Amino acid sequence: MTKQYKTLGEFIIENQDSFKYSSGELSRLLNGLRLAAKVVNHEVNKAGLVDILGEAGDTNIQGENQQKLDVLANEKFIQTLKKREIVCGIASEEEDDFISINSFDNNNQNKYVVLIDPLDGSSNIDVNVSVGTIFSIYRRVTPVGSPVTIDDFLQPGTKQIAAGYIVYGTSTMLVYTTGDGVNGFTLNPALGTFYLSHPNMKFPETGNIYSVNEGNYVHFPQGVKDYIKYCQKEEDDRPYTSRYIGSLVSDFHRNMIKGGIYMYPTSSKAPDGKLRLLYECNPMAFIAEQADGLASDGKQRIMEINPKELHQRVPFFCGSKKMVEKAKEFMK
Ligand code: AHM
Ligand code: MG
Repeated sequence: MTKQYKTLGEFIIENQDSFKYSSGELSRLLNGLRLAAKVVNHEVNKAGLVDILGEAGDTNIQGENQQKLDVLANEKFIQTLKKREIVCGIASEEEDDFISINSFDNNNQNKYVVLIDPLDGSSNIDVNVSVGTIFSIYRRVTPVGSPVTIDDFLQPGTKQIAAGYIVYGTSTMLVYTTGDGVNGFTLNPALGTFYLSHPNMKFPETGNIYSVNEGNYVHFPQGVKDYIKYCQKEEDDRPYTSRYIGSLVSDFHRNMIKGGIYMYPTSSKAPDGKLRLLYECNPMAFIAEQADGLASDGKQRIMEINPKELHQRVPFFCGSKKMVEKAKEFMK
């Protein structure tokens, strides 16, 4: 007999009562993200077939060239979320400033803000390598009914009420948490349906994979260099295996399944690291902790950092608990 897998839609509805702010709104919001994910998945998958690859010509706030698919993914997620009358504000890695959403239909009663990296791993887009979407959801802190302010977005990661990612890989998966464990859903492209394929995902307590851009080695702080040498040393269960895709979502996803550590340290070239606290590190940290892993900037818990600006960068060490703890020892 074939096993019956639960769909993402069913799972969202079944679990909405266990969510402390339950009112069905978060469910509608997650359903919105699910829909946008399918649309973006469709675009990402046909990227090699149609002439939509390459630079769009715009430069984003970090001074990077935007690829056309980034722009497209950004538009799709924003459009979908705006329509749902649940979200009062969106901040995107691809936008200079946050977007305030007025919803006249319900008198601006929307409570949630979404922070999103619509298509992460942009350097992999035009070479047919996995990319991802990362999202993070908070309740606004300013009064409902008024326009959102920057304070609604600059909340520490501990205030997230949900976070997730979509990995457009050999198959497309949506993985998310609402603070009650992590669940992964695989898209059946023939039916356009996500099925619960990875219930209750957990990082193995330790692993043998380290993921870091070693090309930057000479620029890393001494503690990071020492930890990398430790990973490479022939002793106990080492040397570890080095695996680095250059797409945070894919590197994280593999490490969560197999056990490993992902690192994007500071370097003399990038004194604050590269990854963005709000769009990349906080959501991944929430998922990591919900899956028994850890996420640190080398000193403190990522989710306890008080953000000062929307596009803030932080160093990032994330993955299997024991491995992150070990890396931190070296960085002391
Ligand atoms: P992006 O938001 O411009 O795509 O950059 C984020 C990506 C991560 O997905 C990835 O882990 C990292 O940048 C790779 O950076 P590098 O090429 O410097 O190793
Ligand atoms: Mg990114």
